[in-house]
Amino acid sequence: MSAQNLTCPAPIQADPYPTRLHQQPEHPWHERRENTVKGRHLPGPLTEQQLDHFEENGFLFEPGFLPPEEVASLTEAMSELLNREDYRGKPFTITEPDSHEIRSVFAVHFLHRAFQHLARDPRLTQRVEQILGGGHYVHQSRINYKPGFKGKGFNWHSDFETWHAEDGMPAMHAVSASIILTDNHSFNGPLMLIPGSHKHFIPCVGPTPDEHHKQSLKTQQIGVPSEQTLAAMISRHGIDAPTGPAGSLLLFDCNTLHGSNANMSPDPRSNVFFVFNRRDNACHKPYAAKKRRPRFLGHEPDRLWQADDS
Ligand code: 6CS
Ligand code: FE
Repeated sequence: MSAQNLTCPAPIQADPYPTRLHQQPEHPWHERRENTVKGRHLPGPLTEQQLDHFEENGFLFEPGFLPPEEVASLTEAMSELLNREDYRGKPFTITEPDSHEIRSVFAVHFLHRAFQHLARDPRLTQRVEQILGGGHYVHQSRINYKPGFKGKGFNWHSDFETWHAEDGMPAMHAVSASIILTDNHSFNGPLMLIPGSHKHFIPCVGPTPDEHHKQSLKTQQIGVPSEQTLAAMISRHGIDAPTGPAGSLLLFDCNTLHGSNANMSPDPRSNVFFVFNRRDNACHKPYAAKKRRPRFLGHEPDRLWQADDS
């Protein structure tokens, strides 16, 4: 049959961010397609200089974003959630890899009014829209409790890699807002970031196992870049670990590489975080997993969620 006789199917759009590959690709990373800051024209509290910092580094740290009284009421809300016996053993409550201590609670903006208010607080949402450049919804929310002594770390990863592969997030139009509820020191396992890493997408090796989140939310092994690639990235860009008082805000791009060490201090190192995704970037089918993950990990715009849902 000659080539001319072949009917030409509509071109299939190739995935711009292929990941969970069978083998290490020839090039360890490729350049990101989307701009990082898309809402410079929108009104909001972030200055041009702060937006430039975010664009260049993939994160922005604002010490003392919330005053102590507000931190105190959020800490109380966190304790209320952690003390709910009926939330223990639920899929959205994650325990540490080798103890029964709580590591994370997800969907907190549906579980507690204080976090619902915070997710809608214009001090946050205006900043978010200055970065995303359009209407947003909360894709994910969580508390990371990181108990003293028992709280284990998080391996280096890009959140977008997971959300693209396992939740079907199409493009890099999401930003995380993390508010620390305890002081962050160098010794209680603060979040570390690789500044500038958000500009490169690193495909990861290894197919996504079924029900991967049950493992990955305790210790992530799949969806993490190789040590060789991380070493190359870190020798280019270095590592930053913003420390500061409770109430500080860290905004970080969905593709900024980050991780943290265990908490070796006696006290918890806790934070609450919201992932804001642009509405036109809502998730559909996962790009590199058989099934989309439960909704407590990836909400949909305008859809409510309750503790009995999955
Ligand atoms: O799997 C997830 O969606 C989550 N896991 C990590 C380690 N960071 C981002 C996100 O909350
Ligand atoms: Fe993360």
